Amino acid sequence: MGKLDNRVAVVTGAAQGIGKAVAEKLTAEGATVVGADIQDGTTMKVDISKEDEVRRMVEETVSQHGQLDVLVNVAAIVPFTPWDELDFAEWRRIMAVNLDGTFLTNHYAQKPMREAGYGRIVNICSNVILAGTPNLAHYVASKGGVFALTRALARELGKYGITVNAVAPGLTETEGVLASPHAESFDFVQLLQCIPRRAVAADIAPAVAFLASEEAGWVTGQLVVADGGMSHN
Ligand code: 4PL
Repeated sequence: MGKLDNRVAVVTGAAQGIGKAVAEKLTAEGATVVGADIQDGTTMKVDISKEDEVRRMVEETVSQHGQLDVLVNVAAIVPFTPWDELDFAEWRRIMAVNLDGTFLTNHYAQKPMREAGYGRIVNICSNVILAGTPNLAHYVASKGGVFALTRALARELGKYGITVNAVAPGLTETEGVLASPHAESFDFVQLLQCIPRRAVAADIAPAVAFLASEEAGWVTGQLVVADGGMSHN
């Protein structure tokens, strides 16, 4: 018996990293998981910054599985750009995926949830919104927007049985991070954590699974920080 038995979940960014770990965890808890990503290897190929693709992702999930109980929005771009090198085109690209993509997935997923009178939305944020981590100003701003949107939606959707929460990981050892300059920050970040080791994607998934479960129904509009105690907000 899993805490997500008979639930249908859409997980974006499911091809690798935290999204993949979340898809595996929700599956282990009994959910039917529709994985979405711009990369191959998931159930659906979706660019979350494109409205027609997100609409189709939700419509196909409901037509194939009859319901959509859980949305976990993981897909995002994690850039590394010093402020002096950041131009408007890159700012827009990060906003288009990280913030517009969160708008689109939340906007379309809440429709079947509202009709069913039940839903769990979990948006992946980041502890950079608490720390103001350098070389990430556009990413920090986009994730700040993700959390603020989470709060606002929680306020509007509570009356329909839908909770909306955010999980804020810290620096996590994923394929994307290891292939980026962020890989050089692990030693420094470990000094700031209460638990002195590298986070892996499987460290983040249990917090998501809890918020995605029925028993988390009294928790909404919250930021759950899963960062080994780096931030004390
Ligand atoms: C602490 O979310 O949380 C670097 C890159 N360092 O994306 C993140 C920390 C990064 C983070 C993040």
